[in-house]
Amino acid sequence: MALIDLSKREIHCKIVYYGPGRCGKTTNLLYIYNAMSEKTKGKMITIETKGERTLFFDLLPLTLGKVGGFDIRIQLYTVPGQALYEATRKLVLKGADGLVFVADSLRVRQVKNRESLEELRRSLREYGASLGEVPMVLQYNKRDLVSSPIPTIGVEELDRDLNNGLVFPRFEAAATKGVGVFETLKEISKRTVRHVTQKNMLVGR
Ligand SMILES: Nc1nc2c(ncn2[C@@H]2O[C@H](COP(=O)(O)OP(=O)(O)O)[C@@H](O)[C@H]2O)c(=O)[nH]1
Ligand SMILES: [Mg+2]
Repeated sequence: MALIDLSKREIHCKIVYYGPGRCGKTTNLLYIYNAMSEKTKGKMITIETKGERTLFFDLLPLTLGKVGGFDIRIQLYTVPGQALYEATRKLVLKGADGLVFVADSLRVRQVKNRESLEELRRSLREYGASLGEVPMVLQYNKRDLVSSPIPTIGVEELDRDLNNGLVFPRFEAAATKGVGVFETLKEISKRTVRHVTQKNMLVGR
């Protein structure tokens, strides 16, 4: 749930990067963190563990300028990947104002992508929300591997698997190289801020 501070004229939004383990969520945040100026970004918090970077969540606070006289502050979160941590993922998801579903283009991860999206749908439902109600964009990551010998999934197939009817905007990305990272962030930020300000009737206040 977005926090609106009328006295300071600030809007705080929470955007969660969701997706199967090792699809590149933390890599997205690290790229954003490294590219942003000191003025724009807060401290990135990441708790690492052996084998998996994200133990609980990664958190990156950003200040994204003004909309309708309000300062926009955004907190980017990622969820941990291992099957074991479903409860943690659900906690991190709570109150999300916007979602980025990061899919892994590796063919071996096809079932994991579908399962993760199903889990997201289920968790949102348990919070009384649904996919489509919360602004969401998809990111098809690791597109750099398409030209490698490792089997990957084509964009059309990813669309059929995860985004039938192209309900959500989707971006091809290679997060390690930064390709598509800011396009994804820009689109989800725009949609989230629009959603939050319209919901709270803040535009023009
Ligand atoms: N080739 C390739 N590897 C990637 C890409 N994005 C992430 N990775 C690698 O995938 C692994 C898991 O990434 P990470 O960001 O920790 O995944 P997370 O579990 O979703 O947070 C790391 O070794 C990354 O370097 C990408 O676009 N292309
Ligand atoms: Mg991670």
